[in-house]
Formats: sequence, C-alpha cells, structure tokens
Amino acid sequence: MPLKSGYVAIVGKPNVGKSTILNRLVGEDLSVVTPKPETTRNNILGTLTTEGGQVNFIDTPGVHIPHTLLGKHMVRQAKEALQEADLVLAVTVAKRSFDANDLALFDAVRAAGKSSILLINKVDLVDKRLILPLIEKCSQTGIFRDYIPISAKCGDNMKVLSEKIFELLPEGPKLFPDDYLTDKPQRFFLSETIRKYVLNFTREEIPHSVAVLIEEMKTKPKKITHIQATIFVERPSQKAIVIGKRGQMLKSVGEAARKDIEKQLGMKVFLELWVKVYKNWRHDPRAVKMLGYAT
Ligand SMILES: Nc1nc2c(ncn2[C@@H]2O[C@H](COP(=O)(O)OP(=O)(O)OP(=O)(O)O)[C@@H](O)[C@H]2O)c(=O)[nH]1
Ligand SMILES: [Mg+2]
Repeated sequence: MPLKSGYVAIVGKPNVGKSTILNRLVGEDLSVVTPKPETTRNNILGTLTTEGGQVNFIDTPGVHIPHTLLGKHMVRQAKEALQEADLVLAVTVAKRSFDANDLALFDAVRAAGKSSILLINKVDLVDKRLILPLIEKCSQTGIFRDYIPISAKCGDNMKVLSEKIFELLPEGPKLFPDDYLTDKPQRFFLSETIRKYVLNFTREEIPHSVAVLIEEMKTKPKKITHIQATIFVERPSQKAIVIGKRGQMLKSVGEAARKDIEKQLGMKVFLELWVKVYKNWRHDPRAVKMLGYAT
C-alpha cells in the first residue's frame, strides 16, 4: 500500500470541540481545552505517524467576528489552515437544526474548495434521533465528502473518523520524522498550561484578557526547573481578580499549573508567577507580537 500523507485542518466556530478532537486523534494533550469559547489562539500542529502514513492535524482558533487585533490574528490563523489543508474537518455540534454559524462555516468550506468531512460533535449530549435528519439536510449541500457524528469527549466514532481521514488523504511521503509531534516549542506549551488554569479559575471577561509570557526558564540538571512567567491582563481590576483575596487565586493557579508542568517535564518545578497590567494589549500591535499572536 502506498503511504498517505498531508495536512488536515480542524475548523469551526468557538467551543465546538476542535481541540478535544485534535487531542483525541493524536493521543496527546497538545491543545488546551476549556469550557470557555475562544480558548485556542494559535494554530497548533499535531502529527500522527502510523504504518499507513502521516497525518498532520492543525487545530485552529474558533472562527468568530473579531473585535481586537488578537481576534483578527485568530481568524487569520484559521483561514491559513484552511488554505494549507489537503483535507478539512469542519466541526459543528449536534442539535435540532443548523444555525447561521453553521451556514457560515459551510460557505467558508465550500469557498476553500478542499476535500472536507463534516463532524457533528457532542452527540453524547443529544437524543441520537436528531442526527439523521441533520445529516440528510447537509448532504443536500453537496459540500462534504462525508458526515460523521462523534463524541470527542467520550470517544464515540473516533476510530471511524481516523479510518476515513486516511482514506481521503492524498498519497505521499511523510513530511516529518516518525517521532515528530508538533511544531510548537516547549515554552509555548508551558505558557498555555498556565493560561489554561487562569481560564479554568476565572470568569466573565478575564479569560479573554489574559496572556502568559514565559520570561525565564533555567534547569539545574536532574534537580529542578525554575520558571518565571508573567500573566498579562488589560486592567487593574482584572489584576486584582487574578491575584485574588490575599493572593489566593494566584496561589491556586500557580499550584495547579506547577503540578501539571512537573508532569510534562518529569521533574520538580519552581514556578514564579507575576501579574502585570498591559492596558488594552489585545489592541496593541507591539503587545500582540510580543505575546506570540502576530502572523
Ligand atoms: N459533552 C461533550 N463535550 C465536549 C465534547 N467535545 C468537547 N467538549 C467540551 O466542549 C468544550 C470546548 O471544547 P474545546 O475542545 O476547547 O473546543 P474548541 O472548539 O477547541 O474551542 P475554541 O478553542 O474556543 O474554539 C470543553 O468543555 C470540552 O470538554 C463532546 O464530544 N461532548
Ligand atoms: Mg480550541
């Protein structure tokens, strides 16, 4: 059998489960998953190598109407992934009928003109009888090669999806070595881990206004890694929330992030977190660039 290989973009609106799907397909917790919309801000490559070939999945930020430079970067990332892809996984969630968001997604996928599969995610949350009419409605559009109801959270139909992906991928040589996993450096995953816990512990506007920068990382061989990171927020009131009463919020975030990072690095970690206000950083080209959100 000839090898299959290519890029597979995972696109859709915020919060539909794109990052959960990437992590399931690759078998690693690469991309941060939270209940909050607009969690993913950068395209994240996750490479899966098997006997049959190599799939280079690209998790993308949720497509939304951007109001900030950060938002524009996010939407641009998703568009770029759509352009680069050999195969597109368009993600929506199971519900009674498609809405305006779904129709916008269908239009974007149609315009990209790529081989595409529609994934109807979160089927664990609905009555299974809703799904067939949805698929029938969608098949009339003629945009997709296939329609697969899945639950990325529970694992339903994920094997069927993997097989379909290999079936539709073009033939070609592997693009990366067999043990290649992602294009992002370690510091990216460390800052994402810290951001994940800020998102998990805070509410309302805070998650959207937070960015994390790893300022310094020093490892004493086989002993301990010292990481110093800054959590940026946009307003003094947000800083007060992230620090919390008597520093309790920052302490909780720090403890949870440190434990997670210790698992990732396989060694003890000393995590030093600072919270700084960078006024309206999401609208500031210099800040957006410094925080890794400029393309
Ligand atoms: N019940 C259920 N929840 C799911 C499923 N897949 C994902 N979720 C949940 O949906 C929420 C969003 O998941 P993500 O994977 O972060 O979604 P996303 O599309 O990457 O979101 P953005 O990065 O914000 O665009 C999380 O709370 C997930 O646990 C599923 O199959 N079933
Ligand atoms: Mg995501």
